[in-house]
Amino acid sequence: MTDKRLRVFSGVQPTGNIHIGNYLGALRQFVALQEENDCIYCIVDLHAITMPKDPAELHAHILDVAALYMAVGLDPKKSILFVQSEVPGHAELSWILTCCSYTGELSRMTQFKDKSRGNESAPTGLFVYPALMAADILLYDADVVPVGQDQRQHIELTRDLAIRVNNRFGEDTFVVPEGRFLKEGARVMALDDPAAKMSKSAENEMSRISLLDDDAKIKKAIMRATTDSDGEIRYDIQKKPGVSNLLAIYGAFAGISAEDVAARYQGQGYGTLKKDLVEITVDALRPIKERFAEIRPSNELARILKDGAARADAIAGPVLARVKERFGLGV
Ligand code: ATP
Ligand code: LTN
Repeated sequence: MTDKRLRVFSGVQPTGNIHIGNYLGALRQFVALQEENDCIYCIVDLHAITMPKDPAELHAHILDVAALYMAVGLDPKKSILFVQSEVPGHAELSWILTCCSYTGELSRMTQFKDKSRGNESAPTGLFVYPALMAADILLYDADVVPVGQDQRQHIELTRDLAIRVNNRFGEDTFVVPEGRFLKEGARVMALDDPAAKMSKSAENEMSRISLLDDDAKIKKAIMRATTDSDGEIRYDIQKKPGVSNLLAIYGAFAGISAEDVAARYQGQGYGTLKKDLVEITVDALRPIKERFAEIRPSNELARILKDGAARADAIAGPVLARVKERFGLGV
């Protein structure tokens, strides 16, 4: 990174089953970035209600994500950790940006298309979701947004909206942010179907490894992972998506490239690769689970989130005031 401290913003939905895709694609970057930058990490509860949620479950998942943020290594003294709905500016700026967006561009978002597929009518919140995400980012003048590959299109839309507003109201209205994607881990695929991304909501539990899964479940999911029948260990996403996914997960945990993992296992069977991957994954998740068990029951959690919201609000306030003034809103 450059010498200058950058403003970093990202968010995770409190929807349960936070998995190794979320960790390897996003959370791991959050931790690495916090040492040298000004980082703001949000639990995006307003995004979570775009699909109906049980209130008690939603509330528990908010605290789960907060505890997981800290369990993976985020330090509330270094990064701002908070819940989206605690800072009203998100909803306010979201409306302003909704008014700057077009139904055509929102209909092209693949996440919307995927989540609304097969239904004649979709929830409106799901449709305008990317405007809320753009508001999250632009509200803090963020320079960098660490996310997984699936969010690339939403980041592009955020940039388009920022540039559109800047062209109309002045270049210094919004900072135009950049996405930050890792090479290994940015797109972890489902273990039972390497054509689909690993997802919190997939019905088959064995399709993912959640950060809080016990060792037996981790072993079962990896040993059952879909591969192919030619038996050759090679990194080739097109021709060997299942094996390549395992190599990428291994590489992401071990801090080496998937190609290097393939070279290390050349000539060996899938069984050996899978067994070693179980060990690496179990070892990587053990300390996270231990810290989660300590942090989650603590009363400190709510205090940390309230404090984070106050600090976030202090940054958001002047940005929102600037934007409203440019638009001619208010008294
Ligand atoms: P899911 O699709 O699993 O329900 P999500 O993408 O809808 O999850 P979030 O919890 O908000 O929702 O995602 C948090 C972060 O994890 C985002 O930066 C997202 O890009 C990243 N992410 C999600 N799935 C994967 C994956 N399979 N591989 C890599 N990164 C991922
Ligand atoms: N849309 C993202 C979650 C999200 C986000 C954000 C990520 C909401 N707001 C702002 C980065 C920055 C998702 O579905 N994974």
